[in-house]
Amino acid sequence: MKETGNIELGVKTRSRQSITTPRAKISLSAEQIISDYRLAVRSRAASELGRREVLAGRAPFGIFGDGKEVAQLAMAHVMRPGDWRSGYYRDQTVMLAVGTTTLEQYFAQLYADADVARDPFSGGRQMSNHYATRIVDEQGHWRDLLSAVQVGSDFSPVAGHMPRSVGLAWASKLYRESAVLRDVAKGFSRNGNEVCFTTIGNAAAAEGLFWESVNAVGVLQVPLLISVWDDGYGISVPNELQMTKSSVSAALAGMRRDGGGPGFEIEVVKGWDYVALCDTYAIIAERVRREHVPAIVHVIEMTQPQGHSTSGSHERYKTKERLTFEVEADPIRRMREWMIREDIADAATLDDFEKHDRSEVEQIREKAYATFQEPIFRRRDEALTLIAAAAMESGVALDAQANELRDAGDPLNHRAVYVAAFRALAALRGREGPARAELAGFVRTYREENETRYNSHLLSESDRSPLRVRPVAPEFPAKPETIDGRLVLLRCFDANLTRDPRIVILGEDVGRLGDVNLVYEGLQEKHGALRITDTGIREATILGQGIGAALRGLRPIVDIQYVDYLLFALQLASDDLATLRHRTAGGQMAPVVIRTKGHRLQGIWHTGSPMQMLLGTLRGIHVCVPRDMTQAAGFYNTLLRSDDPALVIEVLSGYRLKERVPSNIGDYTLPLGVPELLREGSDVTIVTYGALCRIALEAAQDLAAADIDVEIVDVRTLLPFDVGHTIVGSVKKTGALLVVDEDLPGGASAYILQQIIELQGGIDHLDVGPRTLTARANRTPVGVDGDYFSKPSREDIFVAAYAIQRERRPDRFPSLDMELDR
Ligand SMILES: Cc1ncc(C[n+]2csc(CCOP(=O)(O)OP(=O)(O)O)c2C)c(N)n1
Ligand SMILES: [Mg+2]
Repeated sequence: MKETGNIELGVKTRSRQSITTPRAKISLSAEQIISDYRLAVRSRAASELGRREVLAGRAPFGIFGDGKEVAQLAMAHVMRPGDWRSGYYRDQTVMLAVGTTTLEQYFAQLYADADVARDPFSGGRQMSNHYATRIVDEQGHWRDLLSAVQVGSDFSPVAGHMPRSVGLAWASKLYRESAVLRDVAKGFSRNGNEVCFTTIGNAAAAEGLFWESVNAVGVLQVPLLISVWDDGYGISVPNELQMTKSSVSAALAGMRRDGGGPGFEIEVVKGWDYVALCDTYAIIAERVRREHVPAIVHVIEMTQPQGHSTSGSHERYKTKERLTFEVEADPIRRMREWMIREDIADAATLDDFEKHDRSEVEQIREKAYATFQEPIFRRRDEALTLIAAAAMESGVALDAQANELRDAGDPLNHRAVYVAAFRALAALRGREGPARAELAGFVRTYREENETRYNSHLLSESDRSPLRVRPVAPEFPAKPETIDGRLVLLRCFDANLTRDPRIVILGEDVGRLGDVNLVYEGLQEKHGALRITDTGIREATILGQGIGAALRGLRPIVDIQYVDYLLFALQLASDDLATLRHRTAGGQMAPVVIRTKGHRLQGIWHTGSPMQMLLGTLRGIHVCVPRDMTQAAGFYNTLLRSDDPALVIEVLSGYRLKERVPSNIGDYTLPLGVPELLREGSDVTIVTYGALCRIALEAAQDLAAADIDVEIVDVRTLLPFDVGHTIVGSVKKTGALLVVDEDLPGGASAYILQQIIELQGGIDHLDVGPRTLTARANRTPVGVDGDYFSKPSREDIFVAAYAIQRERRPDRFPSLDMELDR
């Protein structure tokens, strides 16, 4: 290394101490450049060792950031504490550079080490290179998010993180422009100066979510800096088959900002050109941060020295020329050549560094592996001791189980230990003795331990869980006002917006119109357009906008106009929102409330009740199905005071129905998982929810006239479902169960049966088989008759309940001479 003075880029002088990039005039000292280079080398070594470990069978799967190192060094230079990264599985270099990961943690995650102290990103739940910062502490309370760069939890569905990135950037706009947020910004924002850096592969940029997000951000004008890592391929499929004009920046050209107008800053830069990259990121990030304009940096000529991932070999699909190019355009190689050319360091010095750094990375890896294995070894030794003692005590030969465990491979897994202990215990069935009892205790506690290790944190475990919100009953004055259901909601949202400045409502037609059912009428004028905010028709990014904002401490209510259109956002709701807490082992939360409406109104796409689809995809989100707006408001009051995401599906046909309005409209809180008995009866338990509650109550009158006394239970929330197991009490009393559901046959009704019949033990109390009455399998045709003949009706409920009673007492209940055609 030679040192004296400065050089202008490309202008050779005798000075070699620092480099000033041409446009940005940032100065990089030789020391900094060398340190960058060494980090790139360490990162590459980590990629190579990672691949080796997977191929040797010591790690489950590997996907690495080799070939993407140098651009990430440049990006790291402009990231500041409080900024966010929301990206994908190629980003280990930037994570190492900004200090949000260490190599120890990188290897721990590679090995699927489930200790959160070692893999703080996912506690062994996610594949390698899936990062996250722990934005909440062990108690589930917010940490100071301004002390370091934060990372929105990475996941594998490519481009799925883009909608959330929109929200992470949007939060900066809210924190900068919304006066009411000043007092609550501490720990979350410094005047909205935070930039969200998002990264995406060239091929993932072909996904719809990318385009929807880009458009949303272009409209919103928020500080999102999108880097597209372009290595020419998406696994084996080249750019020609991925992108119009084979180039995302060419395809996006129409979004480019003209002068100071709206749009994007768009830059194209080569992935091996360290100086140009530093220059570009310095210029662009400064503009994004100061002016809150979005930008796209298209980084081309990136490489994949080891191919896509450990599941294949790129020699199979890349041409010879491309493979040669990948060697020649290797960013580390080019950076090194440039450093030598510029006399920043000579080859021998760099060789020394490289040797030293590579061996250090290998040592870190080795230690990470040993640390990962050590507690499992301890459990194995314990198990072997217990098995030996139990064999001795019982005289039963347990050598096979013990030997299998002794021979269990590299790595040793908890599974192998558990299986051996369990099989030994199974072989001792019918035996008694303290050693056997101790082995049984080990199996039980070990199972519980692994239950926590792998299956905890689906939902909040904090003191702010919605399940811990103290229920407050609605209060009705002596002469309660009776108003339209929509006004009950309006007053509820108004009260909550007034109470908590962090609450924002976003969606289609929510602002100027005040919702298609006028639920927010006048609220935008009162609370401002930043808090009741109209969006384009883009359900996925409406939800993503909410998720990102929630990650930054805000309380978004995401408005999806009809439940039928939630499908557009369902991938995200399922993959991102529902898994967030679990996949970060309790490290992140996004308490988004999704408000939508469904059940019956008109036609195929305004009558949906696709509960089974939601139950199957949204574990990790509470699902509330209130029967009226007073109930809905009570759920909103609970959810907006707690820390889990939730979906509330209002009854579409209920906005104009009159309801009594509680005097504590913004303050009463309904508990989740607590059904309500709507009608007492002795013959048949009818379990239902939502719009069907009213119809079931009407049918109950007809049934009473026919001498059948039904009990009606409104489950109120499907997730969680009757946490106190109260419904079985009703079944015990009546001996008969009829589940009435607007979902299709075998849909939510099957879930409800599983809960009551199996989980609550309802089977033991039935004297007649359980029944379901559901909608037909087809969608609902338009018009009164289409609705009537495809969804459960008052008369259908009559027939279904009557059939149950007739089955029990044919003498008392003569045939109706008709049966439901199901
Ligand atoms: C939605 C989705 N579809 C398919 C995949 C499988 N897959 C994983 S990576 C990948 C290629 C991504 O290519 P690109 O975006 O260019 O990123 P690169 O891996 O090249 O950096 C594919 C198809 C996935 N993870 N997610
Ligand atoms: Mg690619």
